[in-house]
Amino acid sequence: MKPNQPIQRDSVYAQPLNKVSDFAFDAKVAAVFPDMISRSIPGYATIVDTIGRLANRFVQPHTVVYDLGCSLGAASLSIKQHCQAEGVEILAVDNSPAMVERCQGYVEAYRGNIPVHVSCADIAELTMQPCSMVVLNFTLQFVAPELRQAIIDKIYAALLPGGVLVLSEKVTHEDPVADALLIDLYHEFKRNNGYSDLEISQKRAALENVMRLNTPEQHIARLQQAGFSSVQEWFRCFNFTSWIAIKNTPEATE
Ligand code: GEK
Repeated sequence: MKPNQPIQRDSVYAQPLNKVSDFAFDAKVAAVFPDMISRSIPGYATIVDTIGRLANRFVQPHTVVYDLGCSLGAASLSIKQHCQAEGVEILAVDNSPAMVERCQGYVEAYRGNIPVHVSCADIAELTMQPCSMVVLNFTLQFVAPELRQAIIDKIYAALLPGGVLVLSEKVTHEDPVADALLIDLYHEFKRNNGYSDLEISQKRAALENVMRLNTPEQHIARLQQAGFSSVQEWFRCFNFTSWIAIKNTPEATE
């Protein structure tokens, strides 16, 4: 991977396909990923930048930070750029070998005081160390719904008091009128970013079995069930949202 090569344009779904297979984070997707994600998630650059700024507020010296479902390491690199705490290490995890290989190249290209260790693993099976920040930036939506509570519980247990989880997700809504409006606005956003109607509909079909969305209420209930007492939505654009969930210090809960 040569991070200083021009970013390739995403044309994965540009041609008509006889059969649209399930979406996979394979080599073809990894090669165009920076272009794909920035044209597909409203506010992606703001979210990634803010994750770094949140790290600077919440990461505790001499602790570990997890970037779960790191893809090419955008959140890890933002944390590396912004966080000034001493003795911090970032553990970036993804279960796609193609992503992990490219992520390693990106991480090596950026200097800085915070080491980033990239590994290929399923976050559902990961044993977590005590940590002060965990990032799930558009990852949980790709995990089987029945495994999601256990992952959030595991993150809560691993977080130190005062630690933080940033959870970003595409969401769905019970209210069909609101849901249809937000989806429509989102498709307009994609068209404005140069995706054709064919690309939008083929990608949608590819994601149907792979990305299973929850409502905001389901996400919040899951975070509260795990024990997070402070849950705040800090970003919202159409059907894309991000929460910050804080594990309170014992004094704060007294
Ligand atoms: C970013 N966070 O740029 N275990 C580990 N990784 C997984 C799993 C799993 N069970 N399931 C999916 N992934 C990134 C963007 S992309 C979001 C995250 C998107 C990985 C998957 O391989 C992919 O790299 C990532 O989660 C989701 O800030 O493409 O919409």
